[in-house]
Amino acid sequence: SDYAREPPRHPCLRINAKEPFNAEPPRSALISSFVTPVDLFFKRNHGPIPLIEDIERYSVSICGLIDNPRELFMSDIRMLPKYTVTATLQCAGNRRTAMSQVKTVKGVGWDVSALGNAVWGGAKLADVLELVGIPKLTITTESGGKHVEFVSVDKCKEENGGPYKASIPLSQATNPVAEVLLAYEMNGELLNRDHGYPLRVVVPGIIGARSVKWLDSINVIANECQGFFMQRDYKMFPPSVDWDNINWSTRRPQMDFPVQCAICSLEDVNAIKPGKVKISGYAVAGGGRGIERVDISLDGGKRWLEASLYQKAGIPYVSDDLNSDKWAWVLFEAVVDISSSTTIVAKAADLAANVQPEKVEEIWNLRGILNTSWHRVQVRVGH
Ligand code: MTE
Ligand code: MO
Repeated sequence: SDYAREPPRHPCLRINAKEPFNAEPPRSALISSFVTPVDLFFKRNHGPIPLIEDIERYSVSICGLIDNPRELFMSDIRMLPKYTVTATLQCAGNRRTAMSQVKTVKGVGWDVSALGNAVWGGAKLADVLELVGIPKLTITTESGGKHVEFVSVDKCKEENGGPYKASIPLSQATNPVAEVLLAYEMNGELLNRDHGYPLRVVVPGIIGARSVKWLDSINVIANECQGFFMQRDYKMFPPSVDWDNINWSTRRPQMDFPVQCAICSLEDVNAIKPGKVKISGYAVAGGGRGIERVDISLDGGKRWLEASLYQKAGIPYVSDDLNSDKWAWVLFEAVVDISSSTTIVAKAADLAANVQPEKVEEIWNLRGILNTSWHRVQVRVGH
């Protein structure tokens, strides 16, 4: 079968779909380190994992609305300055299972671990594009190119057996500060097959769907990519839209990620002893905005206390460009006294003071994306 050559995976991953392979780590494992180990990093696929064996012959073609189309081999890409960017990749479907409990949604179910934080190593897309004659900070090429499309080598049924693809604006792609990477390393190791070997795109700050794995070509195009995952998926609809009245063309492809957080030290089923309890989890803001605050409630959201934040263990998190990783999540922690069964709630605010919506009902959408509602965990206290 097409799935006969899948790579080996860590036994502790929770499999949400087998073929294509979609899996996430247990909550508790997710927050045991700031940088997520590769084997515990969630895997989100729409087809079989490609097997690219002849690395000498592997190349990325850069074409479209440019004067000098080119084939770039791995050696050309490795010749460019290497950057490492610590960035959290989060699937738009993270926390979908909880959204479907309100009303059924379409899509793979995910708990709170469809994200991970990695140190990506590779060339800046802005440098790659400069190599083919597109200057930094370009909004439009002379021949009218405004978007940069990434096409994979994988085969997805949503694309009728064609490759996965996505695009981002040319202005973002050519902006060195946006730090869009063509990554060949993850956490200091060669990128593995599950995560896009030999080369993937990493677009910090936006939904994971635009970070195309197993890159085959880059096209400079006039209008955004017309692929399935841009036009008929990963769009945010209001709760009033369902499958009988959907009009895909009324919405733009989702890019930016809204502020998100989740408690990872506890699950709904946990029974705990009365006394001191450590509540910990992650918070992450879209667009590199950084986290301002994580609020915790021990009574379902009536009264709140502030959690402490950190990226490097033991060092309080200060959100500024010099001392923090702006594209990365922030871990939070609060030690509290709990004496009886209750609902613990967490919500985050980003630097722009964006907050998470209270109820999942308010943001329910038929595809079950962007569930960023307050995260609740019910604990039973036994004496
Ligand atoms: N790229 C290709 N070629 N095929 C895919 O199915 N899935 C996307 C994106 N890039 C996908 C892809 C989605 S929806 C997400 S969330 C991320 O990859 C997941 O990346 P990961 O598997 O490395 O965690
Ligand atoms: Mo995703």
